[in-house]
Amino acid sequence: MTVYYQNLFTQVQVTGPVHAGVELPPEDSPRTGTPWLWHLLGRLGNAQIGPIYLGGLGVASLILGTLAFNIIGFNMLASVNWDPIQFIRQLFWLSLEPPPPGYGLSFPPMNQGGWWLLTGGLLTASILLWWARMYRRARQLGQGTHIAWAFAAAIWLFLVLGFFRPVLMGSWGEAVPFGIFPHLDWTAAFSLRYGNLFYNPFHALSIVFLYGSTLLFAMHGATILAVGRYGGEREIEQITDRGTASERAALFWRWTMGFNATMESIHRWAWWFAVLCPLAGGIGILLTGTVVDNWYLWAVKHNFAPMYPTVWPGVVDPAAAATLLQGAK
Ligand code: 07D
Ligand code: 07D
Repeated sequence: MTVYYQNLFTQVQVTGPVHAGVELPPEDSPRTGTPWLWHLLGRLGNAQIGPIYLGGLGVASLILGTLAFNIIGFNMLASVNWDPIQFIRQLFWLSLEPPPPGYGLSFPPMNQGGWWLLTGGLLTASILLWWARMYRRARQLGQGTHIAWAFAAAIWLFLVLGFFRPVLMGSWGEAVPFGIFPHLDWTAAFSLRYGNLFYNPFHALSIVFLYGSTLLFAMHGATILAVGRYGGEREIEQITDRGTASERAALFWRWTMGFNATMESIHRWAWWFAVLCPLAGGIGILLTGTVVDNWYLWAVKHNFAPMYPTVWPGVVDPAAAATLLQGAK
């Protein structure tokens, strides 16, 4: 028997006349660009490119985002004495750092974190404007605002890392630097400083939802592909009908694990898993250094982690030692 649609790479590319899409309300900006077809992109998604809706929010967001991106770039270039070769060579290591702790929440001199603070403001404004654009475009199309709220969950973690937590800690110096490897160093240092983030239950929860998201995405993507030859990807007419690809897909899971999602519920699962990852994570970061100073000791106290066994000549946890020293002073 010839089985079509059964491997991971076969696909159909449907092309038709290009179209601008539904009419927009009169107060909206016109869409930009004459639509055209691009075969290669059609292999990844829809072959039609444009028209794009720019609008005031989109333009403002792009301007502020570009400004932030360029300020970061020029600060990095300045840090290698304006040498373009070194800029390229060291790009991944270069950084625009937040101010040193001494400046607290004041506005520091430009070369002492002032550029960082300005960039953070511009980037935040750009991201919030992009959020508003997503919200408004969804409303204007008459659809739900789920995408904007999922994006808001990511923005929550972003703001906790660079704004809410530094404000609670009383110093911009607590925030993340702009740079590829420097932001990884910050992440590792943060974990070490606060006694190993693995013992932060919200970090654990965040990981559950991160891993869970990939598992759900794999299950859902695979299920739909597997019933592609019965039209599984045409979800709309599949939701309620009997004898459809959808019913077959449901049966597969009911037979293999006794329980199945529905065409609707699987997307709710996906949305919640994705959203809860940065939502839980943001709570965990906000608590760190503000409420809990050492997650390992916190976990020991709550019988969640064992204390290190005392072995001769007696090992003292460095974090505990620091606390003891402070007490002795
Ligand atoms: C695939 C969608 C496309 C988006 C991309 C990212 C920029 C940055 C700007 C040099 C999945 C575009 C990147 C615009 C360039 C300058 C100034 C999304 C997809 C391709 N991180 N992080 C990366 C950001 C934090 C961590 C990569 C941003 C926290 C670890 C990229 C933020 C902590 C690792 C990146 C942010 C943390 C990374 C790939 C903001 C804890 C990696 C991202 C605004 C959460 C991985 C070298 C990706 C890597 C990586 C961007 C925050 C940890 C540069 C914009 C502070 C452990 N991070 N990150 O694909 O390879 O996301 O790093 O909060 O291993 Mg990060
Ligand atoms: C960063 C949301 C903000 C992004 C926005 C996007 C632009 C670009 C341009 C498109 C990602 C803005 C976009 C500006 C536009 C273009 C071109 C989302 C972000 C708004 N950890 N860890 C997490 C694991 C360890 C640490 C979360 C695993 C160590 C810190 C995640 C491991 C130490 C923080 C996670 C591991 C450590 C985290 C992130 C394993 C380091 C965080 C979730 C197996 C030594 C963050 C509570 C997310 C968090 C976080 C996974 C280990 C440190 C689940 C799997 C122990 C400091 N870690 N981690 O969605 O929330 O991020 O923690 O070892 O802050 Mg971790």
